[in-house]
Amino acid sequence: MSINWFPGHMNKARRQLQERAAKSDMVLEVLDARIPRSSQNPMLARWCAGLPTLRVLTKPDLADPQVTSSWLEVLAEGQIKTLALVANQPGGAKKLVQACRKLVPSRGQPGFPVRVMIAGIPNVGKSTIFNLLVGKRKAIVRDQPAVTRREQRIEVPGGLELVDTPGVLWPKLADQAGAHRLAASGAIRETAYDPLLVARFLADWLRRAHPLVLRTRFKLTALPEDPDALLTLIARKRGCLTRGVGPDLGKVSDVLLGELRSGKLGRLSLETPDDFPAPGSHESETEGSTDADGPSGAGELTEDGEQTDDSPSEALSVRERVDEPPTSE
Ligand SMILES: Nc1nc2c(ncn2[C@@H]2O[C@H](COP(=O)(O)OP(=O)(O)O)[C@@H](O)[C@H]2O)c(=O)[nH]1
Ligand SMILES: [Mg+2]
Repeated sequence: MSINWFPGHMNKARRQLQERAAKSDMVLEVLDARIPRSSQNPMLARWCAGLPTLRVLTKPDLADPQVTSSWLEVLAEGQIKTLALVANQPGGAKKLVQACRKLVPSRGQPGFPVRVMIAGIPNVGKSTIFNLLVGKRKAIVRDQPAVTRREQRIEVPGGLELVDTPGVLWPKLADQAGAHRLAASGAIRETAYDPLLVARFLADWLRRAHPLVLRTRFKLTALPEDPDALLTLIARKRGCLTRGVGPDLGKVSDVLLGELRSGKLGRLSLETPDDFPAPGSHESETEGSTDADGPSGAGELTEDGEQTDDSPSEALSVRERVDEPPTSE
């Protein structure tokens, strides 16, 4: 079956966010501290044009603290206030409330709450932040994309009205490295790509950037340049074997990705400011593009998340996707 984000659904999803933006005083943009640039939806700024923005880098507990500091420095050079926050632990709510109140000083009185729209890509911790600010587990939180299905709105003490929104990706991921990082981080449904492609990317990146992590975690002496050879060694160490076949690269891909996501490989930032030549939006990574939504991506996702036949085997691509297209207006 081939893809299906009907344009109607895409437009509805966009419209829903745009409509919400129009009724909001500010946007709390949630980014993943491990991939602050790749987790930034370049379209959000357009949808929320003119709205004061607070950026929150979640999951800093999984990221390299030094890299997070450099990201905060770089991001502070823009005009948007940015802070890092471990969202799934208590504490931090007060700091967030204060930052929101400061951003919209004209509101926050009884009857006039600061209307905060919490937005970002899937699985970055939007609902976790919502719950943190609400003070209880009101929104469903799970370590997988596509959990929040529709907006949820609530007024909380401290003069804020919060709206948790479904995660939205953008059409045509042009930057393949970014697409692989997004998939590695857990922002894209696992059924939407071949984990082996992402595990190869990850193994290769680990070999170049963090060889010691591979050596110590998997007790490896050799680190072959060929990602499949490297994954094969890890598969042997971890007993990811299929009877009669030998090392199972599919199984070891799940192991490697799972260990990255859970932090078992240590605190790793998948990208640093130095990986991006010029600060700016995704446009700087999609040079030559005349399409504001990014250049054409290769291949498509099927409705149930499988890549279609016309997807080049090594390319990951994602059509604009929302956690669930709104079913009603
Ligand atoms: N380690 C860590 N996990 C987090 C943090 N914030 C959220 N999570 C986890 O990330 C996953 C996705 O969170 P969720 O709020 O459902 O993301 P959403 O899809 O953006 O709403 C859940 O397993 C959360 O517990 C954080 O700061 N640190
Ligand atoms: Mg959610």
